[in-house]
Amino acid sequence: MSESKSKRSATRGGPRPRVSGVRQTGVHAGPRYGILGGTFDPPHLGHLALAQEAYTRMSLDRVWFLPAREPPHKPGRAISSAADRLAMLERAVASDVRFAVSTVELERPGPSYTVDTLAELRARWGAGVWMALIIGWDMLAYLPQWRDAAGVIARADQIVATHRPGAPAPEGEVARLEEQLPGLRAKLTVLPAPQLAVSGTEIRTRVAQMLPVRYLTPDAVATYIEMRALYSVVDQMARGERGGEQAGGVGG
Ligand code: DND
Repeated sequence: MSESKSKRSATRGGPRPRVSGVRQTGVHAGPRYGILGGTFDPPHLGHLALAQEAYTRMSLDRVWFLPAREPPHKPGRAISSAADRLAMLERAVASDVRFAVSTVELERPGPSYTVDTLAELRARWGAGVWMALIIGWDMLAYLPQWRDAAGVIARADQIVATHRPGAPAPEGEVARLEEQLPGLRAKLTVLPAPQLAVSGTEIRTRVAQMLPVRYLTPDAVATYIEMRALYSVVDQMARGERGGEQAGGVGG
């Protein structure tokens, strides 16, 4: 795999509580990996806090951040280049040995369907690796619309979802999703993660308004945004976001 960061041993700072009874047995004798896919335009503290919570509560060995080449749910939406999003993500996780970036989706042409990514990772990592797909509640609610959602559920060893500000977990939603996607509930862990009301949309809007984004995203990312003039009025015009505003899709 072309990982943009070399493998290092993860920190093991004391006992890590689990939220589920999932155990490493049988074929999954290898490492426990979390997979956090996203547009990451830009990566921010909400992503990092989610990854950290999953790492700790699910007793993971590493959380892999996977920037999408073409997020399937944001058709026609102007997003920053893959190179910029990758550079920001590398800066965001650089100082944390628990996290790493995988370019598996950037290497594949076309929309970055998660079902294809899970198949690819399984082929590269082998049967021994335990894979937990980490997603915010907005993405879980949208799961029935994903490409081959049943295949996503079948290929992930666990789906770890957390509610987030603006995307709460309504009563009965899991039951509703289970009706549409039989087998989801058995794979699902609902994670009580810190609620950080930060989103890519908010950061992009603040930069365009010349408001600071420090403390919403790691300093190294804020510096990169400034250096590349990302999300500035000029950049937004180049991305075709002003006047017509963004095209459709879901997610921040
Ligand atoms: P986003 O564009 O929402 O990522 O994409 C999430 C993932 O879903 C990507 O890997 C997509 O390829 C995949 N997807 C979506 C739709 C269809 C299909 C696949 C398909 O295969 O058909 P963002 O960069 O916006 O966010 C990354 C993750 O972090 C998301 O799960 C989001 O919910 C979560 N997140 C937060 N969680 C907690 N607190 C916050 C968060 N902000 C974002 N403040």
